[in-house]
Amino acid sequence: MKTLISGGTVITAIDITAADVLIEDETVVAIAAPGSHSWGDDADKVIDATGKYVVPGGVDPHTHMELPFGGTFASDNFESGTRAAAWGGTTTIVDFAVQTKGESLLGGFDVWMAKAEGECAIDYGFHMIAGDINDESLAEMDTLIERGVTSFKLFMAYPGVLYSDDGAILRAMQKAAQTGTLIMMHAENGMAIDVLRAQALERGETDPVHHSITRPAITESEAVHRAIKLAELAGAHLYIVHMSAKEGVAEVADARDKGLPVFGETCPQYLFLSIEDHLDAPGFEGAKYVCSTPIRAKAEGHQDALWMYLATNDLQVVSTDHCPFCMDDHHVYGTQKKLGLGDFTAIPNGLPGVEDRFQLIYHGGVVGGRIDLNRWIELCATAPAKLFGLYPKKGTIAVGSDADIVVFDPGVSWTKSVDQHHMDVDYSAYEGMEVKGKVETVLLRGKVIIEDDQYLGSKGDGAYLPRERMSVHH
Ligand code: DUC
Ligand code: ZN
Ligand code: ZN
Repeated sequence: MKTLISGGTVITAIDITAADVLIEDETVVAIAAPGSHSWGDDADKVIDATGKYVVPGGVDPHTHMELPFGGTFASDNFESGTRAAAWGGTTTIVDFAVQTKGESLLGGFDVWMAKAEGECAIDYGFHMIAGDINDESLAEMDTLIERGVTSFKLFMAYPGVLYSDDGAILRAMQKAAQTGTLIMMHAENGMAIDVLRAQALERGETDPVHHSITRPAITESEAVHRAIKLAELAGAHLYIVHMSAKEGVAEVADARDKGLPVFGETCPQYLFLSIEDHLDAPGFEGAKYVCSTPIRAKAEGHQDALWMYLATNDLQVVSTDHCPFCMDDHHVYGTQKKLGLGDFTAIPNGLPGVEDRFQLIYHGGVVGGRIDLNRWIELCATAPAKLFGLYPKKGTIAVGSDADIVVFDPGVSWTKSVDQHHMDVDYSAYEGMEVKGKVETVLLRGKVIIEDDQYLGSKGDGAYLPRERMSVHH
């Protein structure tokens, strides 16, 4: 099977080239100037990309399909969530398998593999959340590495649930340093936050906005600082997830200036949403925007600072932390966000976004004049592929790479809405937002899965991706 994508502008993290792309079965086999070849003569399918961008499929290294949280489950399962990702131009996710207290690491991994197998519309890998660091789980990391899990997430938040204390963190980091794997950190001081939450509830402060007020920027930046110091002590590579406080990213920037292998990601919700315009909405509306780390005050300048740090490479990745919960009842799980009516601490944490990210970063970043086209691709595809051991199979368009390709129309203007999205959740975090640029055609390993506003794939198209170790060291 030969597919030709002709007449488009191919954009990678490095180049912008008027070029045709030839795909044979699942792989890119040639890239050449239009008119310099006769590939069209024996192609089985020709996709006309005239006037369009031809870009690598997005790599979203932070999703939580079906995550159990606060008595319910994230409303997208692997089938619905990965199909929505495809609609948004993302062809690879790395989701989080979970080990909870008292369970084995491998047991948790097997459960998540079983949830995903045969369900996914796009390719998928796993990080492992280590919720119980002990001799056995540290030893099990070796087996997981053999199974293609080369990154381990720890929580400095959520005491009593997924929380690790500093000693456990240090032990896991030492193991990561020995094995050349990556520690991902949810960096918030959970102990301090629990005190602030209890005090707020005592004062009768129960609305969604208090979720953010009780997780002030210093509870993030303190944890980021401590994680960096512990990683330095252990000699480990460190990646801080979902950064929302500018003071936290300043810690990452300092560490990088000292030459330490510290990386950071942010997510669209922190670049576009704010306390003033979203979390503090009247009634219970703000619950839509409750996630951790929290959405912060626009007046404090976090959004502009995060965009700047993306441009200066102090932040390397935009992921989604996709973890949706319905405002009204979910058709399988029932009550979700409203579990926290009258008590913000009971609102399940998380936002939908897996379908939104690639296009939103084009809109806010490229159209907004904050980053260039190459950086858009680097943040949404190439850098996550390199950090999580998937490059150059994923994350770029090159001879020999998987033919995960998006034809993107930069000229279309449209309005984002729950009515138009494909995620299994009853609201859009970006309802009514006017945006420019749209995903038009999506190929997964050479197979056209989105074309002419139709989903042409089927569940099970997506394959498990055993991952190598990171291929970037600073
Ligand atoms: N933050 C969220 O918002 N949801 C799931 C887990 C997390 O850390
Ligand atoms: Zn987290
Ligand atoms: Zn997360």
